[in-house]
This record gives sequence, structure tokens and C-alpha cells, in this order.
Amino acid sequence: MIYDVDRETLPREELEALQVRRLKNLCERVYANVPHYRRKFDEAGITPADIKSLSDLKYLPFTEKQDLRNNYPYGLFAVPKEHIVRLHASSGTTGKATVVGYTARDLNNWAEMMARSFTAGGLSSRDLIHNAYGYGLFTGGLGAHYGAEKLGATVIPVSGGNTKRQVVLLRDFGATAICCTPSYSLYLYEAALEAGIDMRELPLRIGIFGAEPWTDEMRHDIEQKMGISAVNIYGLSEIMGPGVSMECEDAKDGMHIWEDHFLPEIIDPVTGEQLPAGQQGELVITTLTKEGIPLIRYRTRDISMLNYTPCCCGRTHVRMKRVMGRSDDMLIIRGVNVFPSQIESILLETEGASPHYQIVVKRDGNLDIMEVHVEVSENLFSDEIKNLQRLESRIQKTIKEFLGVTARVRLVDPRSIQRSEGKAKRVLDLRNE
Ligand code: ADP
Ligand code: ZN
Ligand code: K
Repeated sequence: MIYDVDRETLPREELEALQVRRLKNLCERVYANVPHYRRKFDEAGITPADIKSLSDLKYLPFTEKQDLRNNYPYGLFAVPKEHIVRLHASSGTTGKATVVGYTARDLNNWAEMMARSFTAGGLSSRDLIHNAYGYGLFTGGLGAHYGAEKLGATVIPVSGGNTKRQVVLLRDFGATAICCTPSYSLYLYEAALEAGIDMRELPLRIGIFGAEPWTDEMRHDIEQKMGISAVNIYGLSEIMGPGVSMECEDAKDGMHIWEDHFLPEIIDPVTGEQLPAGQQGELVITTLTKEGIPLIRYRTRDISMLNYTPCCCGRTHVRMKRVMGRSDDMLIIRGVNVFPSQIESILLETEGASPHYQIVVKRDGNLDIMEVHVEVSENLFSDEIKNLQRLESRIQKTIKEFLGVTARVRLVDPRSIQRSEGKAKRVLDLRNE
């Protein structure tokens, strides 16, 4: 099923014509209304009239998270305050929070994008959606909420927290879909087991997971444990919130970016040069329709790749590859670049290791030391010491083999790594302490 067939299957030529029109209009709007952009355009020696095609995009200035911080709170808003009907803020994972504002039309578009996303994930108006994304300044909760209502589904606004109660609600209300972070779904799964509830027996059939990096291996683990189909949703508050892109259940191979609203590029994070499709780099997004806080070439810091090959679902919008991680999360261990998601893939492929892990980075003299703390699965826990040691060295060896870096692997007791109700904290960097 496709929510908005006309828009989601627009032939590329028409899609691009629409994008150019909207891009020109965007440039005019920010030039006229946002002093920051007027200055940036002037400095770059360009005017909105210079933007004639999509290939002119590369002449436009980037926008970085720091620009939002420098203009905190409302400096980048492009409409008078009275036209803003809601504020949100990013979760502040990597520093001071940033504030974003939405006009009524922005909120309507967002709900539409979420309804498209839910539909792509396999949901319909017949579904009962347990929404465990946090409600509040974080965009996850309300973003999914209004999308579910737009779709005509039944939304259960549980928000985050009180995990034991969530399990009971899942069973009693019979939700058919759940929205939360992938790490939280595993926490719920454990809590259900403890309460004697087998999630596979519940009506739950689809999980819409996002807000943090996760791997295909983690997907398979969740699907198998909970007896559901797990799909990936992506978004960020600066661009809108959840629903910027969404995986289709047909292909489950990359997330369709709703290109009539968002214009994506992949750049080399060091040089800022555009990279051709199929190359991995930093995702940059231009908001084509946003009124409250339109952004030009926003550097997401998320590492991904674009795939323009046609999708079997019939949607024509480009697909972005599962985000490998944020460039900020990339660890450089003795010169080797490592993403937590690469460690995650290895752990999940190793029998006996659980999907609960944390990477601790320390400094010993001038040397960076990476420790991988991973819980042993329950059934191995009571096993002989020598089996545990064997597991440790097996993980260590695989990390060395695949990532070229030496890690100290520490098996820890089941349930000893802090569970998160939102974004999991995968890296503990103690180097500057
Ligand atoms: P913050 O930057 O404070 O965490 P947000 O709550 O807006 O603010 O989070 C957006 C970020 O979450 C994205 O830039 C990305 O790093 C991450 N994210 C969101 N969805 C996904 C996903 N499906 N896969 C990987 N990372 C994701
Ligand atoms: Zn598709
Ligand atoms: K969350």
C-alpha cells in the first residue's frame, strides 16, 4: 500500500522539476527573511536568482548544528513568531539543545510524512499503535502520534518509561504495532519475559524503530525474539523529526527519503565535495517546503549512502542506506576508524553474546584503549569459565580481523549494562577524564 500514490511514485523528471521550483522558492524565502542566510549568500557571492537547477545546489552554503546554536533560540526562524504553532528541541545527544519551530502547515506536512512512513512500513488505519517514543520536546512522541492519527490508526500515547506497565499495556490493549528505539524494544522484550509474557504470542506484528543507529543483525534478532517485522525510520529534529525517510516493508533495503519535501546529498565530510550516488559519506538535507525553520544544505553528520535504483515497492523516491552512525560517534582508535554499529554487527553474529553492549574508550599513557563490554546470554552465564574465556577471545579475534583494531573484550553479567528508554548510550569515552 502507498499512502500518497501521486506524490510517492512521481517519475524522476517530474520530481526533479518540483524540487527545482521549491528550491528556488526556498532560496528566496530565506534570503528575504533570515539575516543569517542573507549574510551567507552575500559572502558566497550568490543571489537566489543564481539557482536555476539542482546542480546549482553545490553553490549554496552549508548549515551546521553550530549555526542553530549560534542563533539560539529563534534566530533562524523564517516567519513571524505568531505563525509558529509549536516548538521542539533536539535531544541534545551531542551538546546544547537546538530549538525548532513549526507553522500549522509544517505540522500538517509532518503528519503526512509520518502517515506515508507508517504505510510504507506496512501499517494501515486498522492498526493499533503503541507509541513508546518520548512525548515532549523530543520530536519522536508527538511526531509519531499525529502521523498515526493522520493515517486513521488508533494511537496509544504511552510515551517512555515505566517499562513493566508498558508490557502489560501491550498485552491488554493488543497493540499491533509499536514505535520506539530498537534498543528499547529489547528492553521491553526482557521485561515481558520476566512478567511471563511471550511477545510472540501477542497481536503485535510490526515495529517501527529509529532514533538511533542499529544494524541488520539487530533487526533479525528483534524480529526473531518478538515475532514481528522490524522496519527502520529516520529523522532529526532540525529537518523535521521522525519520518524524513522510511524503509518500505516490500524491499526492507534502505529508507525512502520523501523527496518532494527533502532534497538529499551525500558529501565528503572532510572536503565538503558532493559524492556520486553509491558512495558513502555524510548526509546533507535541504528542506524544500518547511516554513518555520527552513534549512539549506543541513549537515546531519549521519553517515549513509544514496541509492537511486528503482524499488520493487513502486515508490520513486531515493533510498538512503541504513545510517552507519554519526560522524561524531566514530571512534578513532590508534588511527583506525570504528563505528559502534560495526562492533554491534560482530557481537550479534557471535553465538553466546547478547545484543547489550557498551564500548568504553580509555587512555593509557598516550595509547587509546577500546574495551567492549558485552553481556553474555543467559544460557551461557552459568557455563564454565573456560567457555566464557573462549567466547571473549573469539569476539576479540573477529574484531581484529574485520576492523583491524585490538579491543579488550569483557564479558559482563546479564542485565548489568544500563538499559535505556530512549537512545542507547553505546560509547563511554573516558579519555578526557
Ligand atoms: P539529537 O541530535 O540531539 O539526538 P534528534 O533527537 O533529532 O537529536 O536525533 C536525530 C538523530 O538521531 C539523527 O541525526 C541520527 O543521528 C539519529 N537517528 C534517527 N533515526 C535513526 C535511524 N533510523 N538510524 C540511525 N540513526 C538515527
Ligand atoms: Zn521501496
Ligand atoms: K525515544
